[in-house]
Amino acid sequence: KELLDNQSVLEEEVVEKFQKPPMYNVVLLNDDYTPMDFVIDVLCRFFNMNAEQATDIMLAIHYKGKGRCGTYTAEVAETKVDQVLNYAISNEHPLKCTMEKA
Ligand code: TYC
Repeated sequence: KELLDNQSVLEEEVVEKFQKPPMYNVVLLNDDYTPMDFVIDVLCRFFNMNAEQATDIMLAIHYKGKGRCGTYTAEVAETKVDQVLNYAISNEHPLKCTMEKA
């Protein structure tokens, strides 16, 4: 009986692991040159925030050095990082964006 119980606990753990993919935070880094309005634009454009949420996050990054913009599966997080970096480069801003395991 106890052996069976142990086995079903293990099975639940395995099932849970496969149901929850690893998640990644997409993080924006502060710098001295990127305009505040551009960061707000990025947060609205790629992270589906409204102007008020975007302003709060931008200011948190400005004062703390970095901040989380969203949490996604690996593929989606990679796409967000690429989109932000390409958009920043296109507009000649040094804004940096990375992902880290959540
Ligand atoms: N520090 C920038 C400024 O004063 C604003 C800024 C905020 C830049 C967030 C990057 O991720 C950033 N213009």
